[in-house]
Amino acid sequence: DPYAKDPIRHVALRPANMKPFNAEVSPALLCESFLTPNDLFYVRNHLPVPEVDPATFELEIEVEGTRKTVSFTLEELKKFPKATITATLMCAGNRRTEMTKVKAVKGLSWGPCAIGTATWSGVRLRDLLQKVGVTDDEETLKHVQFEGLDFDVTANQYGASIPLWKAVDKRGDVILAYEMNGVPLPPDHGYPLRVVVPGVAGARNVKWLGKIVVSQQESSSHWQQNDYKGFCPSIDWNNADFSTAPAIQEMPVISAICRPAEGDVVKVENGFINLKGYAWSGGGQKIIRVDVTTDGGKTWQIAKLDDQDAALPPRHWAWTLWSARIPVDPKLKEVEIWCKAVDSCYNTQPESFENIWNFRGVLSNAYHRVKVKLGQ
Ligand code: MTE
Ligand code: MO
Repeated sequence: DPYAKDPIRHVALRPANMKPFNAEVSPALLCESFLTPNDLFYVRNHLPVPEVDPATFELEIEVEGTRKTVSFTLEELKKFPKATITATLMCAGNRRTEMTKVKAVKGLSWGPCAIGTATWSGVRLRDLLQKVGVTDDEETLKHVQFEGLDFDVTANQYGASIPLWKAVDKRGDVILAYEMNGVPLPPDHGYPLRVVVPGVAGARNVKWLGKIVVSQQESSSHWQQNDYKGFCPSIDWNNADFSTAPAIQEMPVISAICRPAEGDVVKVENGFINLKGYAWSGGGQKIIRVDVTTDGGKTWQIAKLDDQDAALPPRHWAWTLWSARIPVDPKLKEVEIWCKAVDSCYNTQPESFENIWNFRGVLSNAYHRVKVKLGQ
């Protein structure tokens, strides 16, 4: 069993799959804290967790055309200035289960909790690339490829890439992290080194990072080429041509109601109910507003933005936790609550899943709707 050495996980992580391990916590637990505790952070593995010895670990960097590969030990990497960012990481398939209700899709059935926020510390990728002679002025090289140290039995290896501009831009904030929330990365999250590409789909944040290739091409990996892409609702497995769609990088604006959860009995206090949730947008955009409704959008209430990082767009990488106290008709036995967020580009979420449905079930960011029963 290639998964026999996988780490022990927290019981609150509810698996969508065991081998490879994929899990998320409950919405109520997720919105408890602005920084997600490491052992409650969603896990998305495509392969077994590799065992990497930090003493012999070396990160290789290859720059195409130079025919030279440079290596850095963990100790050498830690000698670079230490940078810390607060960033939300989200799987491009977060909230996929809701999209499935329109029509079946292929992918893990994620609820709304394939997302989390942490402080990540490590070396700026920009500093490291500068050290090996790759700068902002680069004209021929266009992509930075990342190779993970995780393999399966067929020697299939995890990999992904990002555009070079994001890696070398002063405002890109891409870091090779060796710490998560102030402690060494846990095995499930990439020990000893992972790339954190803030504002960009989880899939590009390669864990157990072993090699970087600065190249004219994107990563040739399955996950860059034939997965994590969006398509027209009329396209399915039978007629999809993956080469026609770009790989997902920056993520669109999304939000979710965490409390109450679907089916909960909610106490009405003096005609009001209390809500809590998260909102986030990719590309360094900040959440400027969250709207909620209990009457199908006839009237909207503005939620309170409780917890938000101070960083300005386009370098605002973390989610916003919000709450609302909204009136409900006391005669009703049941209400459906909706939420939608607006980011600093004034982009907002689509109303329903029908017209954003795609056969991989990614970019699933329609209004979040939660049906609850009212109690006194
Ligand atoms: N990196 C490697 N090496 N192997 C993987 O399977 N999964 C990716 C990404 N990096 C993956 C990886 C995906 S799809 C996501 S959503 C994030 O890691 C999940 O990161 P987490 O498990 O730390 O939450
Ligand atoms: Mo993912």
